[in-house]
Amino acid sequence: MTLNLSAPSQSSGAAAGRGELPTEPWWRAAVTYQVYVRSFADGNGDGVGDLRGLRDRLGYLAELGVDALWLNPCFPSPMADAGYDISDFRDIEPSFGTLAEMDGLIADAHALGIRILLDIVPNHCSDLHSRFQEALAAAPRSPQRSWFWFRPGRGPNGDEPPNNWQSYFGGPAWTRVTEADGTPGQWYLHLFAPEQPDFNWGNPAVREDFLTTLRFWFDRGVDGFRIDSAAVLVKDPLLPDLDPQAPSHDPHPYNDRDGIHEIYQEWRAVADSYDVPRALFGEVWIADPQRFAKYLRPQEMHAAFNFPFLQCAWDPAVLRAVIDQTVAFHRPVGAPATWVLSNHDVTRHVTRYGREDTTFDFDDRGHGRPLDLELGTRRARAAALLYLALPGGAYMYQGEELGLWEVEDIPAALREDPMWHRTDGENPGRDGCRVPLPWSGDSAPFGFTTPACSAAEPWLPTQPAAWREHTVAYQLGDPDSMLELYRSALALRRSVPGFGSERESLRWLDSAPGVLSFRRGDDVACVVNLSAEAVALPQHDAVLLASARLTDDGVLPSDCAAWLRLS
Ligand code: TEU
Repeated sequence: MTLNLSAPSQSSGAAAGRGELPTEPWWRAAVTYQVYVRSFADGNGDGVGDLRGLRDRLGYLAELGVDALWLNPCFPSPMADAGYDISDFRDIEPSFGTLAEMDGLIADAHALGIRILLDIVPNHCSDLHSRFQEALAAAPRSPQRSWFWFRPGRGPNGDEPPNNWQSYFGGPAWTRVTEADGTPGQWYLHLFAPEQPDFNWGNPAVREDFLTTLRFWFDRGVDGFRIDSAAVLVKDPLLPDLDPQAPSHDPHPYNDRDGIHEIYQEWRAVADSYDVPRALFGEVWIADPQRFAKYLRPQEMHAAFNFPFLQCAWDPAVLRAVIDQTVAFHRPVGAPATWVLSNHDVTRHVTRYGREDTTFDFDDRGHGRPLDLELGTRRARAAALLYLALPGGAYMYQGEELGLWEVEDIPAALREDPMWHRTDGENPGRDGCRVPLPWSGDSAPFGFTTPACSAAEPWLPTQPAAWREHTVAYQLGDPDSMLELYRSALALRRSVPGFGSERESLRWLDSAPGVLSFRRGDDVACVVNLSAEAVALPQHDAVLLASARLTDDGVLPSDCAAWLRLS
């Protein structure tokens, strides 16, 4: 086994040459590419994406120009929730590879100046995790059960859940166990699927165990973690009912409780204890921006995903308000803003932007509503130039650089998402944004599986035939392709400090109604036309990049964006 302990340095080293300012830590303005491992590339011919497939394609990612990779969970898992049900936090899922392969991946990525972020899931584990199995075998009120939330049921026979909390995936957040003597017994809490029991973070042993896990991966050279469901770890130990009539709960019995912050302060201390400090990126779904910013105070996480930006409509006033609010709420805590359009949980934005309602909502994914893919693609191209021009970090979900859309016609028998199963199909769930990537060739599986002679079908064999014109091979070298747009944008971000440095401020420029126009630094600007009319570009020296061919010099068509060098 080869261990690579030499991570890229904080702000230069192997990653220099990617346009970093020597004094600006990498995580302040990194472009992080999200690898949904099972759908990225299958390197061993079994139909499931894996670390070998990813390792083989690192060259593609380096040439794309990304700074870091965030890998969705790749730890041993029964896959009840696509790897978010972890049975061992300190090993690699066998269908994805081995620890040695992870070490090799880290070494290869570092050699290319790319950082590796793993995805840690502190709220819960798999029901097959040894700690949960021990808890099941132990008696009520035993130390083993105190790793989780076991409680007696309500009602005369204890056959009603301990409280009225609902699972995020539908149905009650409690499941009853059968005790060792065969009698119906206690209930355990799971905010997600029953296969994902929630840890009891009030138990110091749980805290200590996660610190050990963090060190385990940091010691292997991992550069940081994306923290899953980061705001829901701490529960009110009285486990009170949620009042369905109350508009909000203050304090809420499990979301964003004050006690959560000391957990991340401990994690930050571990991350900072390394010569090359490691970084923490939170999945924090909190509507209140002031409470959100608390997670980003100097002794807590380094950054968190900007979901209000992801969810908001393709509307100039709404976008501008979200951008302003984002910048305003990050400034006092000194954290970099972040920008994101898609991930493995949400409807791909080519699809969202091609519908009348361009927002995203977990409860109404707009599935099946009229869709104009050509319009969605045009807007997605403009949105790429918008979010990559904003100050701070950017997260790119695999396939968005290929212009992939949501696959909505997946047969029920092939759907895997617990969100679909637990709502009896009422919620289409997230499989449609998780379809294996198309790499090359004229027909499915489009080079997803290597060797190509392998007979194995991809785990989700639903790539649309039209992806023939969306493969990497098809788009490379075509200046009008989505892939080349992303490659050009990322190259400019590296070579033009105005776009690539988080330090360069954003200043709005006067513009026509429906147009977002802002300056970054002294000499560059981004203009996005969300109006129905073509508009004149502001005075400029050169168009550095445009999301569509500009036919008439100095005129920007509707739903297009341009990056300009100013005089
Ligand atoms: O998702 C959490 C999520 O999507 C939020 O809506 C969450 O329901 C709530 O706001 C609490 O934070 C993450 C992963 O991204 C997703 O794929 C997993 O299924 C889920 O956690 C469970 O691990």
